[in-house]
Amino acid sequence: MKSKKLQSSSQNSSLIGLKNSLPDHNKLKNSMRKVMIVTFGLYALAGFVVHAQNLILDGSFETPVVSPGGHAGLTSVGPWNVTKGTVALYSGSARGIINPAQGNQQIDLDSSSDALIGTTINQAFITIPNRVYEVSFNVGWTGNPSQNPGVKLTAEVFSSDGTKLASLDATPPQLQTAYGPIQKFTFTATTSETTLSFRDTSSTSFQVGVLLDNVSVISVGDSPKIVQGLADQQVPIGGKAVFSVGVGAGDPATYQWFYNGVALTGETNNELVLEGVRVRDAGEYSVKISNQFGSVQAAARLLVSEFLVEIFTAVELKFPSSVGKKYQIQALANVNDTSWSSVGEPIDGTGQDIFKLISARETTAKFFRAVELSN
Ligand SMILES: [Ca+2]
Repeated sequence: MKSKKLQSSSQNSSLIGLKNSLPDHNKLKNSMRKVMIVTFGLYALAGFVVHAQNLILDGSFETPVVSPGGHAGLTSVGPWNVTKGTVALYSGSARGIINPAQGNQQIDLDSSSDALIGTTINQAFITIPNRVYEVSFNVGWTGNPSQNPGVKLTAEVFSSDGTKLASLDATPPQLQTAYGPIQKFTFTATTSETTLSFRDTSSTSFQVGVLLDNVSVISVGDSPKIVQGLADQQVPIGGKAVFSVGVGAGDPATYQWFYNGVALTGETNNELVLEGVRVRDAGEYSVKISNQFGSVQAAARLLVSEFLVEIFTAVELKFPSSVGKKYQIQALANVNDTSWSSVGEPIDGTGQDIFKLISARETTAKFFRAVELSN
């Protein structure tokens, strides 16, 4: 006889064993995990001195190299555009000209006649919108001392759509002996390219030149700031751990992850993903986030849980049997159920007590009986 046939057989009342040997044989999970000491670390390193990069090319007007005494009437100066008038480059200690503020050369926005007033040079550079930049330069002058009160140089910054972002009117010192103190102003970029322009706005032009040197634009930024720190991760063996760190908007930053202080090759994103973790992967994971203004470091621990031990139990049933009879064990998941379902194959009677083990993994039933199948 095969089981399919037997399941539809009528059942007599030979009801024998009916009780689960345990009060609840649902899966019992061993909760004996190791007690983990969890530590959380967020360490800020002291900032280190970094010299911000000058975004202006040749802010010292060292190219092209001109012979001592200088060249006037130039319509281009290295990376600078001369958009109005002509300029002069002076090299070294040109006669009658103050020494350069930086390097060996300086530029003269050569307003030597009324026709050239408003001489303008500019240079575009890459910027990051919403970042603050600082413009600095030195201004001096050359020419007829009686004209000095009218000498003025206007520095202006424009976004790529032509909007003026900031400006500064700079005047050289009264005495025509050296450059004045460095001039500074800041602007906030709105576009990915910005133009710095210098325009001779002297109210007098005759026999007066505005000298300019040591032009610099630097990003005024901060070291990265962590806004979302690392959190410790506890995962089971074979699990997945994700360490993620967030920094504030602003300076682009680079990332390097470390495991117990050793740099992890290729792990240079703001997230570190560990899959299929093993016990030996446990330890401290840290990330160093750097930009041109400094760096910050954060660390957290990975805890790898031991295997979970699950305990299953079995029901052992006992019932008397007769030779030539067949018996079917049946079960209910709930005592209020009315429909018994068969568990396993029919069992041939032996004339003795039959003992039967039923795995708790294979049924959620709690109540059992054995019925004698009719022939
Ligand atoms: Ca120079």
